[in-house]
Amino acid sequence: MSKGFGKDFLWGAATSAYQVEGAAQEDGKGLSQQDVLSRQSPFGDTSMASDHYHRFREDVKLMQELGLKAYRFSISWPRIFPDGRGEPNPQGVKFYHELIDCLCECGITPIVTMYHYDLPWALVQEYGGWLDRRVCADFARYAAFLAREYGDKVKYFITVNEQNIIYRMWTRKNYIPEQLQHDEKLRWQMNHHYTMAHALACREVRQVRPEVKLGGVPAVEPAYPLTCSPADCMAAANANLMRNYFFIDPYMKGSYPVQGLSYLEDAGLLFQMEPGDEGLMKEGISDFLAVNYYRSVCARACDKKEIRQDQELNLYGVKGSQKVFETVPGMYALCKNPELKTTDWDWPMDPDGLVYALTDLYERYGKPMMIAENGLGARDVLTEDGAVHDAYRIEFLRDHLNALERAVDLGVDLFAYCTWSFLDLMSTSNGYAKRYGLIYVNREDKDLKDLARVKKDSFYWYQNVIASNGRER
Ligand code: BGP
Repeated sequence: MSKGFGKDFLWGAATSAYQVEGAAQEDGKGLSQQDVLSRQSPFGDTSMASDHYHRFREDVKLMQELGLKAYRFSISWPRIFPDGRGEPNPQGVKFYHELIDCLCECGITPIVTMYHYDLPWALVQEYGGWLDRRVCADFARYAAFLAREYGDKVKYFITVNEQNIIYRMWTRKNYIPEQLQHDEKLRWQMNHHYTMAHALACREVRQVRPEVKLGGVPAVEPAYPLTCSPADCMAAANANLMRNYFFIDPYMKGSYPVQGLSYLEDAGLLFQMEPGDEGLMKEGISDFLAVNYYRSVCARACDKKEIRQDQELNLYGVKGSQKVFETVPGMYALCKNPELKTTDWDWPMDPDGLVYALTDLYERYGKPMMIAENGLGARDVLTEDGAVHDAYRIEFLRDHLNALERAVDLGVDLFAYCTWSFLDLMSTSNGYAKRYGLIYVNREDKDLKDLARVKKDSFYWYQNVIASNGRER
């Protein structure tokens, strides 16, 4: 007999600022690096997105109707500090006060991400953004400001969204000048700046508001061996180490895994740590571990002579088209998992992987956990009856909730689940062709239409899940 979900379990949904807000240059907001990078993508434009900036009251009403207990959203750093630091932008500060107040009035717990890829462009221009260590102090100052300003209404703050994806897709999630894009050591150095930014932010926030709860959120993709050959099993272990633990250990243990450091040293990629970094990393140990889960990966052995391949080459893939898998010579090569079906965008669907990941991470770190993102990107269709019949999404989410319950029954201390996403938004890799929302937003990449909100079948399904505290699904 299952224990089920606790009575205070936070049933939530998530978004991020640049993917939903729009108003990219309104009310004093400065440009972010995503505003600039998105313009260079085939679909990109952050100026309207889902127009949440202007329609947030309507959107929160829909959240209330859905029965959400929590809403995870991100604050746009350049909306608060258009220049990255200095004087805050009063209209930006006011916007998030209004959003948070509106949520609280509806009984919805705000979960705030401080950084979801949208670094102020001014800091890129000033010193190269995340490539320069100065960004850590600027981020910590911004984080402390958020804690001071909103910390009496917000209990959960997430520092950085998906540091491991930021590393892996570094030219998509950061502005990296072309001549530096092949500098692997710099890439690890940049990653260390994120690690230190998280740690420093935790220290500063705790000084201002010791009562708030802090954590980072990696994207966790457990790696399975392609076969039971020892070499493939070792490759899977390497993939778990260098794709997951290397980024999570600093948040949860305050140190990098030694094997990972050895690998980087051997490969001539070891980044520079400054005196005091190790101590500071300990101060960044998180109160909880938030995890974004979409899929697992499969790994095979690969020798040092294979050619390095980056995952970011796959960004615009559609079903059947995934030809390039991440390959790290001498460590692991990812490959197709023949056991799993895939989404419209070639992402393997693996609810069991969620049980695997949660139980593994809980044993490793032993801190309360939250799923901060989990969902299905699909080509939804608005039918003539004005509905969106997304039975495939319901099936996907149901399978993952079944997995969640299994993990909880196995003892994982899970306090929140946020589906990605609350409403359709600009997918980071496929624009509005790939939709994740419980609510359809009536627009296409190039045709803004009327941006009307339409509740999908999955909206009504999730409404019932929440109302029954997860029993009916
Ligand atoms: C996560 C990000 C989100 C979101 C999601 C889906 O990595 O935190 O911002 O977009 O993935 O990815 P995509 O939009 O590329 O399909």
